[in-house]
Amino acid sequence: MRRSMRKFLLLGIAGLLVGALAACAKAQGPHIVVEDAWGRPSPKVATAGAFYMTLRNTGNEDDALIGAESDACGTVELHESFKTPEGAMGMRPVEGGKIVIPAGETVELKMGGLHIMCIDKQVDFTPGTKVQLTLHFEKSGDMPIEVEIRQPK
Ligand SMILES: [Cu+2]
Repeated sequence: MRRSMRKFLLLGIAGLLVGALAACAKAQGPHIVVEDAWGRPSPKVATAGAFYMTLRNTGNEDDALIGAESDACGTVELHESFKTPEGAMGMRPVEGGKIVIPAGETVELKMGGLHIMCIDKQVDFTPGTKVQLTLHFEKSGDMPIEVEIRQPK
């Protein structure tokens, strides 16, 4: 009786281990897909520009955009637009310094909302120009992308 109990217990533990391994194999982490990355045209004398895009996380783990860099910008910051109590529009660095992209969800960076700010712009943003931008993600690491300068749709 005691012997069979122990056997039962061992089988139970083995079962748990197999279950845990299967769960590990299934977890692939986050998977970020960047769509429609673009920036509004502006001359070089305009010192700042903004980049917009759709960030899709097709994985099963949350990730976050924590920064970006580009040779076309002196500094790149993650910003959000907001309305002051007086009704004026302003913008500020995102809270916590990151934009979270939950597993299975899509985050839109768009005019009047979240955006990537190109400060101390180094080049003309003429329509048709392609700007190289490297996105930094908390878990997915660095992702180089191309941003197309075009008129807003
Ligand atoms: Cu901004």
